[in-house]
Order: sequence, then structure tokens, then C-alpha cells
Amino acid sequence: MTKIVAATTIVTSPGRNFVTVRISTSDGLVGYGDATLNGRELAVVSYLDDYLLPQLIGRDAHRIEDTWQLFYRGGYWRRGPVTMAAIAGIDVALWDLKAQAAQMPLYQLLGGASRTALATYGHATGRDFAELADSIRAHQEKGFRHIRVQSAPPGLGRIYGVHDGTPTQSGLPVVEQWDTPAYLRHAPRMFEAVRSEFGEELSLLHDTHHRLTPIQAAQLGKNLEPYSLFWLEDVTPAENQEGFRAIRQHTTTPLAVGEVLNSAFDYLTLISEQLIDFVRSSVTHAGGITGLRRILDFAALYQIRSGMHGPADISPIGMAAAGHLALAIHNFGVQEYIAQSASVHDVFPSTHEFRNGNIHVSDHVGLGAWIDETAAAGFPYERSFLPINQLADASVHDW
Ligand code: EZ4
Ligand code: CO
Repeated sequence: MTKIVAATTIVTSPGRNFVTVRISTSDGLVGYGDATLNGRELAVVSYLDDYLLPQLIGRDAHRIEDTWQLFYRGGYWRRGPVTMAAIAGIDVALWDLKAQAAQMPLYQLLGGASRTALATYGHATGRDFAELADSIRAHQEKGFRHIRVQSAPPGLGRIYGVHDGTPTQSGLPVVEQWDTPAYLRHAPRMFEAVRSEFGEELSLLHDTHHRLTPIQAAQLGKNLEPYSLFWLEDVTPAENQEGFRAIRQHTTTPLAVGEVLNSAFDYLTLISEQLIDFVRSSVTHAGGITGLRRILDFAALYQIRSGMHGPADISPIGMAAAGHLALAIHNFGVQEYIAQSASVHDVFPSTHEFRNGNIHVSDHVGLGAWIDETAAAGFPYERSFLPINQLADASVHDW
């Protein structure tokens, strides 16, 4: 039996915070998993250090499913982002170890490759159309064939997807602004301008970031139909899964949901009633490869495809895990991909490559991504928050 002899967390902040799980075995191997939960990183670290990792010592490293069930079922308090990110970090580290022991790249253990490379999308953004058009062109030059477009309705200051969430000097969350009627007028105009400049072939995506009611979302989807989106994302908060029935009755614009969802139960109605087209959950936030594969196999029964969340708050270790799973499944859709800074790459060496709009998963044994602990130690944790969002009357709105 290959025993787990050590399991620790590593927190580092090369420009933003990342949480990494490191597991060592009696046969001398070390595996890594990403457990980063943006703006709540240390809650996951405590969940791991205080509760889960002590239970791993002495366990058989190869019992991945059994360990997943131990921490999901055995923890009594199920689901939720903190729990499922913690389980993800452990699950991916165990898959990394198993693949290293088998001397194979991880995707081989998941059934082997179903495709040659992974099509990605990037984020084009601009305060106005001229800036957005430049950003779209810059993405096309990097080879992106799928591009998410976001721009600000006139009159709004800081809004999601256009301005970054750099913390204020007080160290408290940045406050962004929102105006639903202004947004509903602006979005179709933005797409009209983008289509007339860039033509019909470019694959376009857009993120509404949970801000509309179901009937507003239905109206938006309908108004965007002439522009043939690849997907419209998170139109309304998905904890009301039934709300998507109204949206679906009114529009044929494809819908993507789920970057904040972390179990198959969060998708039960959305998937079984075919209310969505793409599953946005990531390996890092949905219980690892074991957890997300369950959701994606369920989705596959209904021709629903993956659109895994891949923001900069998922580490290169998390992105490598996403790549192996995406390469192996049949129902891959597209992979979100945001370039990381040089310091992130110094801390997290990885062997997958972004080339010409695609991610190429490497044939390195295991995950093919790890952490350089010496480099990581140069970037200590810095508290940071996601922004919050408010209306003109200062009431809180969904972010
Ligand atoms: O707001 O990753 O589609 N991408 C997104 C992201 C999320 C952040 C939250 O941590 O919506 O920008
Ligand atoms: Co999103």
C-alpha cells in the first residue's frame, strides 16, 4: 500500500492569492492540487489544515473515490464552496500522485484523449466601443476564435468585466455600480457594433454576472438573438434553478451557468430539464476531477457541454487539472483561459501550453504542474476581496 505520509497547504500571493495542497507518499512521490477560493482563501486553508488533512495521514493514496466520499459524506456538512474547494485540492493531488505512480499523463487514467487540443476563449473588454474593438483585435492576434465581450453602459463608473477589482486603499472591497435598465439598453447595441465590425464568424460570449431577474434575462436573451452568441453566461442567480424555465421559454440564445455551483445537486433541474447549454463549474471549485466529472457525465446525457471556469484566480495547477479532464471527456465545449503573469508562472511551473487560441495538454507524467516553494515563499498572503456591487440608491445588488 502507498501511504500518505504528509499533507500540507501552501498559501502564496504572486499578484493574487492561491491555495495549494501538497500530498507526499511513502513511495517518495509528491502530488499537488489547487484549492483557491477567491476572496475567501484562508477559510479553505482552515478547513483543510484543521479538519481534512490530519485525516489523510496513513491512508492509502490510491483510494481516490473512497477519500472523496470520506470528506463529502463523512463530513456531515455537505456541499458549499469552502468544502468543495478543499475536497478539490485533495482530489487533484491524489490524481496527480496516481498518474505519477502509473508513469502516465493524468488524462490517460481518465480514459485517454478525446481531442487533440482545447479551444479556449479570452476576455475582451473596453470602457467604450473603440477600446473594446482594440481588445477584440488583440485577442484575435493571439489566435482566439472565441472571445467574451464586455463594455460599460454609458454613465456607469466601475462595473464588472470592464474595470479590474484592484482593492481600495482602505483594503476593503471595491464598490462597483449597476443599473439594470441602462445595461439592458446597452448590451444589444454593443453586439450590434461588434458584429458589424467583426462579421458573423467570430464566436462571441458575454457574462451578465447574476444581475437580472428571470424575465429581464429572457428579454436580454431574446434581444441578443440576432447576434448569435456562443453563450450568454449567468443571466440570473442560479440558486433559483426553476427561474431558468421562464428564460428558456422565451429565448434560443445558448445559456452557460455555474461558476459558483459545486455539486450535481446544484444542477439537478438545470440539467434534467435541459434549461442550460454549458456547465461553468471548475475542477477547483466543484470537488476536483472526481466531483466535476460526475456533473459533466450527468450533463452529457442531455447534450450539455463543458465551459469550465478558468479565471486568473485558478492557479496553473488548477488549469492543468481542467486541461486533463477536458481532454478526456466527450462533451467538451470550450475552456476559459486568462494569461497569468510572469511571477505566477515562476511560482507555478507548468507544462501545458497556450498556442494560437488552444491549450495543449502535455504528456508529462501526472498533472504536469507543480509549485516552486522557494519562489512561493517570496510572495506572502495578502488579504483581498472580490468587489461588491450597488445600485444608485446604495442598496446592495448581486455581484
Ligand atoms: O467573477 O473568477 O466568468 N468569469 C467570471 C470571473 C469571476 C471571478 C470570481 O472569482 O465571472 O470573473
Ligand atoms: Co462568469
